Amino acid sequence: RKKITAALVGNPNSGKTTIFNNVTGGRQHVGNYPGVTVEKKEGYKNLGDKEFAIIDLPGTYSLTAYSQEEVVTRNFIVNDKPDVVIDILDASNLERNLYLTVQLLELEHPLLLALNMVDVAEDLGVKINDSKLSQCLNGTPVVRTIGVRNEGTDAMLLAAAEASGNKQSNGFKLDYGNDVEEAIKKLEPLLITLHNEIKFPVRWLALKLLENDANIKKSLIKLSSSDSVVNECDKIRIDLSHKLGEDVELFVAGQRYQFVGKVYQQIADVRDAHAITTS
Ligand code: GDP
Ligand code: K
Ligand code: MG
Repeated sequence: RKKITAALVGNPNSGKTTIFNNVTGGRQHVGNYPGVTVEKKEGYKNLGDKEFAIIDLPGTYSLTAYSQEEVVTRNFIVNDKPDVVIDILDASNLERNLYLTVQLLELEHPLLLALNMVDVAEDLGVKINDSKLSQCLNGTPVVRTIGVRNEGTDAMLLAAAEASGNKQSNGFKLDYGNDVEEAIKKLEPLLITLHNEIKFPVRWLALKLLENDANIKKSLIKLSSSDSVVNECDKIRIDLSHKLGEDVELFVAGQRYQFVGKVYQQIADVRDAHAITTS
């Protein structure tokens, strides 16, 4: 059997554990990530000629360094390199959920989007155009699931297997505007030499340093050759924040929200409030 490792990622309460339990049944193994109290759950499922190892990663709204869950999630994707990441999205709360999706795309790892809770969305009168969503995100594949009924989960795994073949990034790049893009361009050549030791994509590293990400900075400082790089990065970041008139981190977050808001407008068909019946 062909082995495929798939990591489930998503906001808290998007249905990850429900899907994980339904798919893997009793075939589970629970451990801990080294050095932190975050639980590591792995389960297994055979489907056709494939054997899936599925990891239920902790719920997270973002991929910053503010919580263990976020750091565990991004480190797992980059260091353990699952064949594919499955982003479980609450379709009834999609705009907010897509904020994480953008950041997952920026990790340039094979990604599948699972629109979960489509039953809840429909009850709320929200229809999501999934092919349009895929189109807005450079062709990132999208499937629909109803976790509680275990609906769509086999198709999800098959689509994940297919997505795992997309080793090349699909080229998704959120445009953060001239000032930020210029700073990224200055940083990238400095970071390319460290790329062997820090596995994150270079553009992502540049963005994180502009966001003053404590965890990434710490790992850079540990590399003996990188002192001057870290100082140079700080300079570029401070320059940029003067230009923007605000913290780069806030600005970048704002750009992400703006992008996600635009995508949501294109993909969501919200029925008139008066047409919604309560049940
Ligand atoms: P997690 O935090 O991402 O692991 O989310 P959970 O798996 O704990 O699910 C959160 C809640 O949503 C639970 O009460 C689930 O039963 C429920 N749930 C999960 N998937 C669906 C779905 O597709 N439809 C509906 N209606 N409820 C769901
Ligand atoms: K939960
Ligand atoms: Mg869970």
